[in-house]
Amino acid sequence: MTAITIQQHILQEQQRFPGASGEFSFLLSGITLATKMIQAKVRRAGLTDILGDADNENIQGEMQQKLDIYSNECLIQSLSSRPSVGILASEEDEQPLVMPHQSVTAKYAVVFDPLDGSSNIDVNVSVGTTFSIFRRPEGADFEDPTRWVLQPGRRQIAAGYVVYGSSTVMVYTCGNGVHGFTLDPAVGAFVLSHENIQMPEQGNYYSVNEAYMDDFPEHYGAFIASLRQGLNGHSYSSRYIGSMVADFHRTLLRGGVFMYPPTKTHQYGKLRLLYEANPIAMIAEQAGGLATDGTQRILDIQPKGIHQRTPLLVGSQFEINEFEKRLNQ
Ligand code: AHM
Ligand code: MG
Repeated sequence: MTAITIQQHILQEQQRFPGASGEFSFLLSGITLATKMIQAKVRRAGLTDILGDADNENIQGEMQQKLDIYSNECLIQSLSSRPSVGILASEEDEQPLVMPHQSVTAKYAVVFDPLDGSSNIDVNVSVGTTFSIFRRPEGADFEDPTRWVLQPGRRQIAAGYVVYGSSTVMVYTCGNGVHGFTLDPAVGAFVLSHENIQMPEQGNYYSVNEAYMDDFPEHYGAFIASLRQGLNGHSYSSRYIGSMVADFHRTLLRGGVFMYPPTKTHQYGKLRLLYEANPIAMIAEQAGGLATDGTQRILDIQPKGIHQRTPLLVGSQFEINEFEKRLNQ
């Protein structure tokens, strides 16, 4: 049996870029290393003193879990030793982090949510890490680090996530299809398990927090009602884990739609554009699906703030097109 590891795959991908120096694959190896460290901690969470609140709030006013902080440190430490990385931005840090080397040759900014869905961790439910990589914009310096990351999602040069589920799976794209790798715990390597993933054109699941149904705008209610009745000969079941990465991973493989709509009290929903919606949207599109905020393509939104929120509907072409039909009625 020939196993292709993620490092081999990234090196192959890199051949597509003329003059590629290996920096980009070294950068991605920083992410795989950090996520292996995170998964090791997640797997032993009930056995060590790492569960629960850290008695600290993050920038969004949410209680940080100890594992949020640990995961953030893993990513920061492993990425700050990559000279090609100039700026990091994390859900857990109010401001972008300028890498101490301040290298004039640093080419990339990496944006991430180190541990998404972390309120699920104490009850042994899947969580994930999301990341997104931008090229340094022309003329951007270290005096204005936000400029490096306030770019529309269509400029991402790579994006991905790791889901810490019944196994640990990494899914990534460099703009040339979507590939999934399962961590072989015996060897400690991510091995290619899902090559060139294509999202089904229509699925049988919808995924939304229906407890907020009365607070969604009317056309969302009409859309969900039509899914319950069945569309195009498909009947639907609902699935909602409350961990975006896990809910999206199912949607990627099985099709259907995952949504976090606006509500009466949160007109932009809950999810963050830069490090949650953008990487998921790039992967969805690369796999043949669609992602919208309800009125426009996620990847076309020009961000104004690092922690800006956005409504998100992502999934198969059929379901997103059906949503858009109801929007225009
Ligand atoms: P987090 O970044 O604080 O973990 O919150 C994001 C998570 C997503 O993973 C998930 O889709 C959503 O929160 C669930 O929120 P809700 O409980 O309102 O349905
Ligand atoms: Mg999050």
